[in-house]
Amino acid sequence: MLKVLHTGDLHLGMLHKTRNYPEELRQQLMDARIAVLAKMVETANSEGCQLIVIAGDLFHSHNVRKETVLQAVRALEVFEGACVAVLPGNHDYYNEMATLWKTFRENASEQIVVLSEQRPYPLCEYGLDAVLYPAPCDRKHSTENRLAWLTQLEEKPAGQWQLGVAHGTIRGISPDLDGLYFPMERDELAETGLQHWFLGHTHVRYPDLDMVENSGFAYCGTPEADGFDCSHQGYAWLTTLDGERVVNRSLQTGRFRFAEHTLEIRDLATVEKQLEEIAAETLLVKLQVSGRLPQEQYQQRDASLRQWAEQVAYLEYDDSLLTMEVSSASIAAEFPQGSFPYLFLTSLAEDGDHDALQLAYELVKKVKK
Ligand SMILES: [Mn+2]
Repeated sequence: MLKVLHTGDLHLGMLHKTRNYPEELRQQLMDARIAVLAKMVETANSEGCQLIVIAGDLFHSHNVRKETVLQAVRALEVFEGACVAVLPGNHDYYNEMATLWKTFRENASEQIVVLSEQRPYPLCEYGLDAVLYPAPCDRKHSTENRLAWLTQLEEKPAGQWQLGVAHGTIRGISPDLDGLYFPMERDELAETGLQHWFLGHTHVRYPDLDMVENSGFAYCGTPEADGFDCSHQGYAWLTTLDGERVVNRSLQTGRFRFAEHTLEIRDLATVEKQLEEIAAETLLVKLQVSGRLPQEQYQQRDASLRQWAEQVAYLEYDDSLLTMEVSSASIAAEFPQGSFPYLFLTSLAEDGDHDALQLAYELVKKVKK
């Protein structure tokens, strides 16, 4: 039996500067990426894994700080199994000159192997009856995947477990409109005859299941969510190979969660209730509110939202579709008594038809502009 922890797309060193996060939170988001690696190594130890596979994009770029590289090495050194195999992805692609990989290799112990070449990696020297077949990235983008060498391979080294590791998209599964991310075909993977493919690149797990058997390949997804286009809490796979069986069990790994909410409201309390329901120190929220509010609530919406925002790690809201409810008082305050809008709107207000009143008010405002 071979037990493997399969992860990838950690993007260590990602600066989280795409949004206006408070500095303290930004630092926490960065720290969480390293913390999740340490946590996964701990899990791999307690599960008795012999192998950790990192299927690309361990690092966010070639410009990550040296300290980040050393932190990664230190986290991996804690692994008690036989071997950690690291594939260069398209963000941390491999070339001989790259300082990133030089630093990594210089500091890593022998149980850590960088799968930088297009050749089989028999793991017998680590005491494992397994052979890894990698498709390492050597640049950021490529319209061609790096599987071709496998089809030209005349003989596969002996080993009970014959396993592929690749980084890139699969047509029909992971989005890649222009085919720039080392695109692969499902059939192509199957035709290699390998028992399982450990894949990285897309940040959601595939299959999107808690348990899956003999799927042929699996995407690990990112273990720590990195933004609002990533709505899960981070995953990794615990892969158990037993004879012909390959069982993938999903592990939940991440700390932070990103969520988008849309609310149509007539009352500010609705927002408060919603935020109370989802409140968590590790939740980042993007909120879109629409609808209309009574004048007083409309005017204090900003203050209220800012106060409630303290229940979550981060709140970003868009209230541009929110309008103020028109009332006799607000008509009197806004339009000169006896003017056409005043008379027109007041008569609608007296009829009690709020929808018609609101619509008329918005039309009048538009004409006024
Ligand atoms: Mn990638």
